[in-house]
Amino acid sequence: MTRRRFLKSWLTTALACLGLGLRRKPFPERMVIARPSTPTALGKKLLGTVPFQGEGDHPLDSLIGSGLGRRRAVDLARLTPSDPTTPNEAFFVRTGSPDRLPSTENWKIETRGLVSSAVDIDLEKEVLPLAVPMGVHLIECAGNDRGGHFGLMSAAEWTGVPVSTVLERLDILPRATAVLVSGYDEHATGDPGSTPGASWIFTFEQLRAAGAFFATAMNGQPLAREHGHPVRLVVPGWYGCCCIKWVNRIELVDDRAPATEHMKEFAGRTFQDAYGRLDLLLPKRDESFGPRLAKDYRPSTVDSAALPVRVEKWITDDRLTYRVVGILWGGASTTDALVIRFRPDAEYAPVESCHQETVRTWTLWTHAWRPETPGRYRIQVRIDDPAISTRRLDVGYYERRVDIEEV
Ligand SMILES: Nc1nc2c(c(=O)[nH]1)N[C@H]1C(S)=C(S)[C@@H](COP(=O)(O)O)O[C@H]1N2
Ligand SMILES: [Mo]
Repeated sequence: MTRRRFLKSWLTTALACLGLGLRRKPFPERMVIARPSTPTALGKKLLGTVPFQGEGDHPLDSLIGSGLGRRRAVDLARLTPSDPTTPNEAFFVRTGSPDRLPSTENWKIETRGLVSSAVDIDLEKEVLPLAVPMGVHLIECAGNDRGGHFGLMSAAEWTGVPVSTVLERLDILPRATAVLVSGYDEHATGDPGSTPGASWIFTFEQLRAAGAFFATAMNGQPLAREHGHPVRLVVPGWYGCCCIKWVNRIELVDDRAPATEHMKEFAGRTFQDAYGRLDLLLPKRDESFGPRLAKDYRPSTVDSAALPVRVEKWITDDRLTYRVVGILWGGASTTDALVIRFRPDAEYAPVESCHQETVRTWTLWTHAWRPETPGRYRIQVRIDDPAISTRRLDVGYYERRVDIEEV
């Protein structure tokens, strides 16, 4: 290892510890009884699950806060392999529906900028009739963190219209290179942690490659208000901050378009500069950063990532066994090369059962574990394949800790 690389990895570890330490809150966490994820065999009994430590007591599965700050984090501990999607009433919420949102009847999407004529698209007449099934896609908030038990992540089966289909109907000037998509965002109550107004600029090629679409329904039902009714953008494989809700404006722009406030807010969490990785672990910065021009933003894609979602405690023929159940999601291609360890000085071992068939939604994996002694353990997972980018896993972002009382 060169001196520079050594320093860099040392710094990353130090900051990782700092980040975890800063977020730790002194709340005791209760033992929850989980549904067994496999049928209970004779002589084998699920005793419960071991709570994760150092994550605070953020309530799960309920809407908290108001206005722009309204949130709902999902309890991922309840996932079973038969849940490729999240029911609508449980889907995570990052921003509540704006209380100034006007009636969504006769909804129009304004088209402006580099078009030969500025037209208003009538959603009901011109978009809804073109809606088709778009498949299952997972959305993860770029700010999905330990404090919310990583519950700002959900998957749904979407219905919608490809963005390219809508763009084809416009008379776009040859100079245009990208599209700014923005949504209605007027809240009476702001959020100290966020700037109101959501808009993101995508090149035509980014939208095409991702298969971006305007969603009008999820899991077979019209979009709920808080998920962007009557129309939202979904950019498969990109962070949730790009999936603009209550879309009411499209603007055709060229290479000179500045990054939007929303893009600047999310620059660190979407790896837009050299500090991206480290910024994830530091308290929120005040100043916006990231490139000045939208064209210099990298695609805000979600790398392959994995997260333990529960640690089950079993008794099998008078012996205690633990079983880690986790999810694997994101990335450009599937992988089964997941490895796990329980102490930072231990060797990684292949995860016992992991088979990823799609990157569009999560895959559940499991790993039996017999800790030798009681104590605090740090569950770390990694993908053992240098060809796969894992920027968040690399900095220990999804690490979880448990206290084992009995072995
Ligand atoms: N108009 C608008 N769209 C928005 C946002 C917003 O604040 N306003 N938040 C974004 C963020 S940060 C995320 S993670 C997703 C969350 O979508 P959901 O609340 O339906 O889960 O919406 C995105 N779309
Ligand atoms: Mo987000």
